[in-house]
Amino acid sequence: MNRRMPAFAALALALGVAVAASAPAMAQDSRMEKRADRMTRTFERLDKNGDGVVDRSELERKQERSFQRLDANNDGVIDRAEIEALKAKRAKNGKGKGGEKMAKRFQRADENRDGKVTQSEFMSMTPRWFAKADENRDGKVTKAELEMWLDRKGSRKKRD
Ligand SMILES: [Ca+2]
Ligand SMILES: [Ca+2]
Ligand SMILES: [Ca+2]
Repeated sequence: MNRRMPAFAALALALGVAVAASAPAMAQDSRMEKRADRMTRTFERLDKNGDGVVDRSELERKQERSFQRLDANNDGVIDRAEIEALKAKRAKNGKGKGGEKMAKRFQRADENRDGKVTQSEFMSMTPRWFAKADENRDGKVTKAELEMWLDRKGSRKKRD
């Protein structure tokens, strides 16, 4: 895993973010840095076989685990109470916004609007980063695709 770190350190530098220090005045850059960092770690965790590519099956394994974790009472659906619990947990961890976004995504995934998200509804919620980063739409995200996507996001933020 360490073998892959230099590339990502270089990526962080390319994004113009400070790797170690994050001054409060640079809130924007610091947010980007954290995001890029988080994405990198997520990517490495997902890439189980370490081939530098996250494919659908690797992503689905993670989604299955997430589903099982979220379905606290194990009845095969994520219901409102479980989504509220997720929101509360995120808010407690200072990720209130993330929780809100997740709740909205659940609402969209809940196609028949019964307030419950089944496993198949959940599995069809392709994470946005995955859909966006997969430039050539082959259902796989390579490390290069991830880096390009983070780079695009970074430069867009800078132009604002
Ligand atoms: Ca892989
Ligand atoms: Ca449940
Ligand atoms: Ca791809």
